[in-house]
Amino acid sequence: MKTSTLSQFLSSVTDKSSPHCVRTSDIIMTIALAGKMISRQVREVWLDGMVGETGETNVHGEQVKKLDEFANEVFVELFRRNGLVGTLISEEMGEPVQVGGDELAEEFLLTYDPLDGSSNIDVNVTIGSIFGLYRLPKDEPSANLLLQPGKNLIACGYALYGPSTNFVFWSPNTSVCGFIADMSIGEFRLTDENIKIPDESSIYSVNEANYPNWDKATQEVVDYLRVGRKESSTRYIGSLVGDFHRNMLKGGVYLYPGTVANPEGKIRLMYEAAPLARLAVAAGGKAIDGQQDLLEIVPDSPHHTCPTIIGSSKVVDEIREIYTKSKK
Ligand code: AFP
Repeated sequence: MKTSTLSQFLSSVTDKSSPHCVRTSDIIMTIALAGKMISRQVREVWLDGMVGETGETNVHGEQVKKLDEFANEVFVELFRRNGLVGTLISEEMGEPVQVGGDELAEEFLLTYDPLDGSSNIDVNVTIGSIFGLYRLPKDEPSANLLLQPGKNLIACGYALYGPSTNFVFWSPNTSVCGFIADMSIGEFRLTDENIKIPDESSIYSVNEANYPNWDKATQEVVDYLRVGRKESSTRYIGSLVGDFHRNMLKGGVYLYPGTVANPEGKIRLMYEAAPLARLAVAAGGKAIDGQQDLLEIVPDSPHHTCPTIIGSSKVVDEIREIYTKSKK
């Protein structure tokens, strides 16, 4: 076999003398398994009668799709069975859920969006599952223990369900690495060991229909991206994980700013913005909420939202400058 599988790759980068390192790799393998199971269901969604909504509304007031519910259950079931992590925080569950395990599991918090871009499920457009893994301080129990900023992530990544299924992750023992599912052998195979985001790009990804609802600074930012730069092009599919993946490989910046009525925007910090921000930073990109580094933001609840700007470093720097000048 020319390329290594995910399990071979993880085995080669795991310090077997460190229980935390071994546990992190086992958790990543479980998430990859969840990705394969969800990918299978995404591809069969029409055949299995899984299109449409469950009739329930989630904590964000959104209609839950049948596939959202399925994907969430896959994560819960796998981690309940193997007990590798103590707590799960999911977009689809109002409260954190305890699932572990042994003493070591108590130190691990897994946050995830089981199916990002769910409005694209029924139209066969790329969607994905995003995850963030945090190690909780053992000796400092506090009521806010679970509310960790992105800078404390110890691993993060996503599975992407497009024409093929990708698995991308970062951990302290690796760079940002990418895998593609080889369904004939049921394994992810390594495609890129060191993904880097181009520093510069003409691509920006934003829902420009929100323009009238933005404050002046955000309007200035998007005007600059559209006409103030040498070249410009828009790419936006409405699945953050899909837009992020394209921008990471080709260069580009994703923006979901707040509006005047809702300044904190809609992207959830703990399982959408922070994991992708950490990946971007590890790949040489940047992530901000306007002026502040996104990884510094401490959530005030598991479902905290924040304005999100992630992508090519030079473009993010220019955006920050516009916000900084305009807020003076
Ligand atoms: P969910 O499908 O997980 O709820 O998230 C969708 C999302 O947060 C993000 O993936 C998209 O980029 C964004 O919403 C699209 O929002 P608009 O439809 O408002 O542009």
